[in-house]
Amino acid sequence: MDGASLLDIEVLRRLLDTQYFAIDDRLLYQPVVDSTNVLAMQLAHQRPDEGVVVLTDSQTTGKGRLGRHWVDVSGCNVLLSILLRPLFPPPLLLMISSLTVVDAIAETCGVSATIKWPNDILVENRKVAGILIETSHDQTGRMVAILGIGINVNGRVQELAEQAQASLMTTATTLEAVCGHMVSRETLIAHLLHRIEMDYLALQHEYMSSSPISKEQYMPISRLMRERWRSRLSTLGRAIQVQQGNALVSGFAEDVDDNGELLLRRHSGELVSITWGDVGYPTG
Ligand code: BT5
Repeated sequence: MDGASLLDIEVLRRLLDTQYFAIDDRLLYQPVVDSTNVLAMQLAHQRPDEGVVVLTDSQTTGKGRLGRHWVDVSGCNVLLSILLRPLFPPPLLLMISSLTVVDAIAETCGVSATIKWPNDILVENRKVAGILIETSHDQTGRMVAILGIGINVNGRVQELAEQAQASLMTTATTLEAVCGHMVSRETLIAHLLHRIEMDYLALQHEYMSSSPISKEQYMPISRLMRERWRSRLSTLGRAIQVQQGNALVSGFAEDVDDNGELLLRRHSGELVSITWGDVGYPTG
């Protein structure tokens, strides 16, 4: 594999510009794990804090949504999970993490990515990153959210496709393939964690300080995040098909609501709210 190497954790620690996330024993690196999300969820039930980041160079059973598999080439990708205890609803977490991935990619290597609803990060219509959020509750009843992020950084698409799925040849991409040179994973992770921490703490603060009545009216940061997320969605304003299991729903992607649900105008004129599924863009 061209460009594969183990993450340099000392370099990463020096680059980190966070106050809390991944600092000291909140950074856990293992060269190989089954899934960083699984490990982070185990930790969530063993320790009371948050901002713990589980990092690896290779997953043996990387998880996608709906029981699917996330493929990686050892030593080439960003594969991490962050243990969080959000006071705000999970859709907002998906919004800030998608934005963070897009912004951190741009900051690190100047590549412009967009968001395909609900959780795909695309460059030139190919998937460069995916996000998986899994929630649970701890012993005190507080919500635990594991935010898993996978980004294809170095190496060629062919190497990814050879790992498991030939279809990735046409649907996936890597940052190196797009920008023509290798990208520092340590720098990308540092940018990612810095941005996610800022947005996360701002939202925590907003939800901690607002009363239930004022919540509906003023939530300046969450409103801003929703708007920013909406403006980065490449899904809106076009004809789409949403695969939901065996069912296919098609129509025009009109908007998203405050919960992040997709508002689809069906050909019959009816407006339906889509909560899950895989969006495809019909050709012809
Ligand atoms: C996702 O699921 O996109 C969520 C991926 C989250 C992965 C991270 S890595 C760190 C953390 N630990 C984990 O175990 N997981 C998280 P979904 O939308 O279901 O997309 C999965 C589909 O994307 C697969 O069925 C493939 O078609 C495709 N795929 C798999 N690996 C890919 C890759 N490396 N690049 C692009 N597409 C991929």
